[in-house]
Amino acid sequence: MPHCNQPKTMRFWGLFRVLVQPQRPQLASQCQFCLTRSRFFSSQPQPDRKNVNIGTIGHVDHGKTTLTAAITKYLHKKGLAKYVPYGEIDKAPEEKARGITINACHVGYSTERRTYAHTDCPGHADYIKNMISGASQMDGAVLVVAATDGQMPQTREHLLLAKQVGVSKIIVYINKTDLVDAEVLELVELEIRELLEDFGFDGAHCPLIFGSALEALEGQDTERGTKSIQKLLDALDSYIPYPERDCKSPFMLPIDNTFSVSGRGTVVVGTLTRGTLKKNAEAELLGFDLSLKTTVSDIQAFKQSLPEVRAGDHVGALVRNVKLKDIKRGMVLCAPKSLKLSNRFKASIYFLTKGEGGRSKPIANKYCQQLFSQTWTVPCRIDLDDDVTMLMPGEYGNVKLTLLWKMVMSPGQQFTVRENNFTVATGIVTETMPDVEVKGKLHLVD
Ligand SMILES: Nc1nc2c(ncn2[C@@H]2O[C@H](COP(=O)(O)OP(=O)(O)O)[C@@H](O)[C@H]2O)c(=O)[nH]1
Ligand SMILES: [Mg+2]
Repeated sequence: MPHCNQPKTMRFWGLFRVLVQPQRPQLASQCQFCLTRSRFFSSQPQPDRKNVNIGTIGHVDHGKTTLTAAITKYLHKKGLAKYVPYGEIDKAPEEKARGITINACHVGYSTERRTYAHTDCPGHADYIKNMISGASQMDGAVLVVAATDGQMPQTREHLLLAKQVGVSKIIVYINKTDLVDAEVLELVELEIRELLEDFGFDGAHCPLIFGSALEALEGQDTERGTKSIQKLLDALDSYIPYPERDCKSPFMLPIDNTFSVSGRGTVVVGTLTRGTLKKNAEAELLGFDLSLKTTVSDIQAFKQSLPEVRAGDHVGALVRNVKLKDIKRGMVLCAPKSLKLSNRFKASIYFLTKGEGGRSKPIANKYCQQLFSQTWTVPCRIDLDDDVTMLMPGEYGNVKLTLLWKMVMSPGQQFTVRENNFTVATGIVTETMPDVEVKGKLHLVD
């Protein structure tokens, strides 16, 4: 690069080296599941094989844990997993994620093509907490439905949450087919496909497998026994895509840090969460009610100046015509007109119990606290649903958030609420609403 030889630029690079450490996207081999995998895998998965994160979801007692155990037993015989018995899965140790206690069991197994980290939770509350807090993210899910019951309240709740957290692929396992007649199975299939469509999934085309997890666990080599497990594994391999970084959408860089380099200008630092950022790209800086236009005149990553960087890269971007005092951590550098500022959002929220470090008192309507998300903190007001007068610690619900300043928040974005430096709630944005005028301390004008 021509300017590399200049002394000022040397200082610029030096600063970059300190602030922009190369940070490659987290590899599967470094993730939390690896620990589990080393516990449960009989043989280490091949390093070049990609990992896919999945989980069983569905109503209590429909057979999620039995199915999880049956998969490991079946693959154990092929030398592709360590058998994890039912009892071991159900007494999953407590995990702390963002201060919340979650019981979740992660088992690891391989097919001929891939490795999977599979999450199964013992209780309904664990599912809710797991999904809302984003503790174990899923690239796809296996919805277990007992043919004896069909859809039940938790079936719907788990599907809604899966949709909200961005799980796009669902495979259905109709379980307990040993207990019902063939005509019932047809009805259950119709009902579940329709239910999936109602929740915005591809109900018409998603794989649906009939089986009996219990017979499979007993090792019965029948259509609904172990053969149904093989069908399920084939469906996982073919229907659930590898998690890929989104390099095609307009770029987005939440800002972690800002500084100025004398003679050059203002630099913003952060990890590109999506898209591809090119040198000389037009851009916008959004957040804290502000919207500033700029151009990215230089990009640094991996200790060098680059013509372009991609999603997952930790970068520093030199932004033209922007003063350091006008920008701060928490703003977003993005492609022009690709994102919108707002101060009002719909969200799903879970309030921690006192035992988890949360409140002991109920949460009333118009509850005001600090909201944390990505790299920022903004005072926020939480309005409960019209038909709800209060939420108790340990409960979850749908709410509206009103921020004191307009920020960028997208559906699927996670946040926490803190009170006196303790996390009292965790949530996920489900919809951006039109912004509202806020006067003084979060009193709405309308
Ligand atoms: N008859 C029959 N019972 C099953 C089948 N799968 C699971 N069960 C039983 O259903 C009960 C609940 O199963 P479990 O796996 O704990 O359900 P979970 O709450 O969804 O994890 C247990 O008693 C299982 O033995 C099946 O395919 N057929
Ligand atoms: Mg279970």
